[in-house]
Amino acid sequence: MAGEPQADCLFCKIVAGEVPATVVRDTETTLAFRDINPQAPTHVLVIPKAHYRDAGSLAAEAPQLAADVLRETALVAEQEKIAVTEGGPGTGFRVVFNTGTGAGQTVFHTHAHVLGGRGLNWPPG
Ligand code: DGP
Repeated sequence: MAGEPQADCLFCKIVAGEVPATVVRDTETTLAFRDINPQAPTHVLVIPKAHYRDAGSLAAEAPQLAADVLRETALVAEQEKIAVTEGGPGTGFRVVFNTGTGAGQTVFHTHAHVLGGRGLNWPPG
């Protein structure tokens, strides 16, 4: 059921402390931890502690929690000192929700990638 922990979910296991992670922020409703395979000098994942399979279902079924996740992405960027909004390449940050296998989603527990610390091309690959 949406929102309930899933026994076979890697990120539910991280929330439960059953799988280790390098946590950078921890709130009542969200967790932010470093990606195990970083694609940029800063690469942090922000997740809701409750289980929703992707950003769309989170937004539809728990909009306040979706807002919590979005707010945390900005706070992670500030904490990581990548929240520079006026500057050249290598400043600023990107928030990505891969949604669906075709778009590169591999873990089906909503997560926002927060990426920064290097130039980020557009369009993304
Ligand atoms: P996505 O491909 O958008 O579903 O992103 C999943 C991300 O999760 C991917 O960038 C790698 C990361 N990841 C996978 N397994 C682990 C893990 O055990 N620990 C951490 N910290 N990150 C993981």
